[in-house]
Amino acid sequence: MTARFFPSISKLTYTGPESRDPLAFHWYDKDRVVLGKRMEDHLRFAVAYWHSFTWPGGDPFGGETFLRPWMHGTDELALARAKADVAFELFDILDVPFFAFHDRDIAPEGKTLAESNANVRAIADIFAKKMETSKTKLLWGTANLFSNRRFMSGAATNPDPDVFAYSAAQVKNVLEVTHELGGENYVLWGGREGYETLLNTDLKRELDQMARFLNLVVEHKHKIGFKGTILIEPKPQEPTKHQYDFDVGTVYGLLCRAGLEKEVKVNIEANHATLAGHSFEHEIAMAAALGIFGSIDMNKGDAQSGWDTDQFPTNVEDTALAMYEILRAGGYTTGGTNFDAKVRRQSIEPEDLVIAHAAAMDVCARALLIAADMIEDGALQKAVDERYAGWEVPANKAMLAADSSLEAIAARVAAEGLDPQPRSGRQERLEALVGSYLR
Ligand code: XUL
Ligand code: CO
Repeated sequence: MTARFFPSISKLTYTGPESRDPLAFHWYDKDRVVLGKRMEDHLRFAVAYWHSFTWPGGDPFGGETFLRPWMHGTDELALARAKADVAFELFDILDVPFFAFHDRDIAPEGKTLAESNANVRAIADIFAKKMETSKTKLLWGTANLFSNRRFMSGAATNPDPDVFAYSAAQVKNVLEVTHELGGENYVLWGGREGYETLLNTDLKRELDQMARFLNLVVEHKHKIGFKGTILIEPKPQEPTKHQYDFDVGTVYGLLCRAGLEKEVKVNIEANHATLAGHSFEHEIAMAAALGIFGSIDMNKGDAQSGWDTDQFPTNVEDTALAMYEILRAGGYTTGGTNFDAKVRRQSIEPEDLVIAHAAAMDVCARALLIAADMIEDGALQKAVDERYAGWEVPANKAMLAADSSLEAIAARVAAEGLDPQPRSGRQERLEALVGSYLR
């Protein structure tokens, strides 16, 4: 396969919101300066290797629909090289600054771990060559510790110590490859770290295994001089019934237990947030409040389905509320906006892949502009500041100081005859204010 996969599509450009050309950007104007920073540097878009190049379009009722040429043939490494060509072709068309991958997305699994690791290195060498001339860099790498049947009962949290060891050796390789490729982060998504039934599970032991595994990864990061961020990606269900990395709050608790709350941050996925019963912006704001906001996996779920549908985002208002929280958190440092999203299985044309990403990049860009308006106008922040203004009064602030006591507070309540009066939370007024920025 030497021919281009997208022969009739050239690099997309910004044509403005009036144009209806699906193979162009209408809002994503990468050099436009928003709040003092170029759009490209704010959004830091990434393409996810697994959905766009590795997933064949199957569902529980039927197999592959896409029939990608690089998925058919006998020489698996040659197919992986062809896949890498197509990947960089798409990165170039979309003009994206980043991509992300699992080891098993990019190269075939061998008969032994040594062979698998060598395959990953062989394709990483090809990436390194391509990255000398491509603008696209690596946002993050990660290990697939969930597809092979050896991981059916977990990786780090497996009852079998051999699986723990195998997983550690696999992560060592991908972490090193990510470092060598200049990756800005390394991601650990829980995969099958969780359980199906307590009847066969020693929960405390599994949590201890997980804590040690995370520390092993962080220790190795420092040993090899990897300056990127280690990110955990929370998800509440799927594949196991009870995933240990349920949501941001749960991950923070696990990090504190492992002594890693200053070392590890989170990669928050929109569809994972909603599966946990939260909004995407809640998870971002929670991570920011806890000091562990890192990066996002951008997508959306289906409001009627209870699983991870990984659709490209289309809702500007929802995305604007998420972007607002990212801006309030100070924006990304090493993080970015990774499209952990796949085209629907009927979208079999190469151009569907391009259009899906371009439209989603536009949704995010439009959302960024709206969020920047919210920040610049300041009315939302002012309403919050006013709501908490009482805490600026010294006598009130003193209640939170280390030397305060219940006796002193009770004495003050009695002396001042305090009788708190409820005040409106003004939710609808604030929602209407948000609506005004969407005009
Ligand atoms: C699974 C998921 C993963 C992680 C990386 O739901 O989101 O693709 O992003 O392992
Ligand atoms: Co994800």
